[in-house]
Amino acid sequence: MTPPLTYSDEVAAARAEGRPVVALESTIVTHGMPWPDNVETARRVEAAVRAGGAVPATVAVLEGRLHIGLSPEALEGLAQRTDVAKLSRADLAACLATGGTGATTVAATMIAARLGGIDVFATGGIGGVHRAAEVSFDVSADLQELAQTPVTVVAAGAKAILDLAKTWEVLETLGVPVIAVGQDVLPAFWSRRSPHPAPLRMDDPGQIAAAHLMRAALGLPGGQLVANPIPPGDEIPAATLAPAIERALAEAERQGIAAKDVTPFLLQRIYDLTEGASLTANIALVLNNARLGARIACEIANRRGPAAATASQTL
Ligand code: PSU
Ligand code: MN
Repeated sequence: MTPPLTYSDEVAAARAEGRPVVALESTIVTHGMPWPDNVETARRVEAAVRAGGAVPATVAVLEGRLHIGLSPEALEGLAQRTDVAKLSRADLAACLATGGTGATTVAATMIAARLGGIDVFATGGIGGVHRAAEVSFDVSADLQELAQTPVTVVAAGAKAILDLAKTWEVLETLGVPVIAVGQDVLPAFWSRRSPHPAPLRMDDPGQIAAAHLMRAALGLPGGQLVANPIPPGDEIPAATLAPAIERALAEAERQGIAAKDVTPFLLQRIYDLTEGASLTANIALVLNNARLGARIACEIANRRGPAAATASQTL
């Protein structure tokens, strides 16, 4: 049985010709940003990938088919809906098998990217180890996915709604390369710098591409996390957002929010409590990641050469 995949025309053409493609997730659209900023951002992110010389492949499940690349109408339709499921590794097959519709998280988008032979995926922030995970055991499936699915994920780190120290520890345990771009400390989503030293540092997309290909040559499963700092003019000091984060976390606890509702609840409350300031920074860093993702995808395609079209399809 083959999976029910549908490629957009531009993604199908790029795959056939071995041209660079950057995967994009849809949970950030349906559960990560409010309408209409969500669809406007998604369009701008796709445009940033194209401007960088790659083809965008926004991933979602629509009526039982896994779409790799969405039409503008499909993207807008998804962004407007409020009843869309959030699909991670655990939910993807069930949603496809039952003809459902859902948005893909980082984990599920990585699975789709691998199926489509797409090496690079750009987003805002990954899921991670939640605060008090020693009590709740709430650790995002995104971390396991990075350990097993060979996709390079460009993000601005993880949000301070999480326990960042534990998140980096788990990635180290799982053997996931975490590469800070252009600095020796990890970025912290809304802030360029954090107190956490970067396990790896690279200053050039060509090095990141070479490391991606070297992992494949070594037969290592799993991907790389590229931690790309938010542009200097767009950052928000951690202290400014801390009260909103604390309040959102307290509300989540009081209301008994659990499992896959935790991250969307916290993101929504932080947007509300900061009256949109967090969203402006979020949009800037996603665009920045899309630009870097396109550069890495181009470097990988150049290194693979013209014979890569079929090779990447059989990945
Ligand atoms: N972090 C963000 N924005 C997001 C998400 C995380 O800053 O939109 C989304 C991503 O889709 C990520 C998912 O994969 O939340 C993680 O959810 P969970 O913690 O339930 O695994
Ligand atoms: Mn969780």
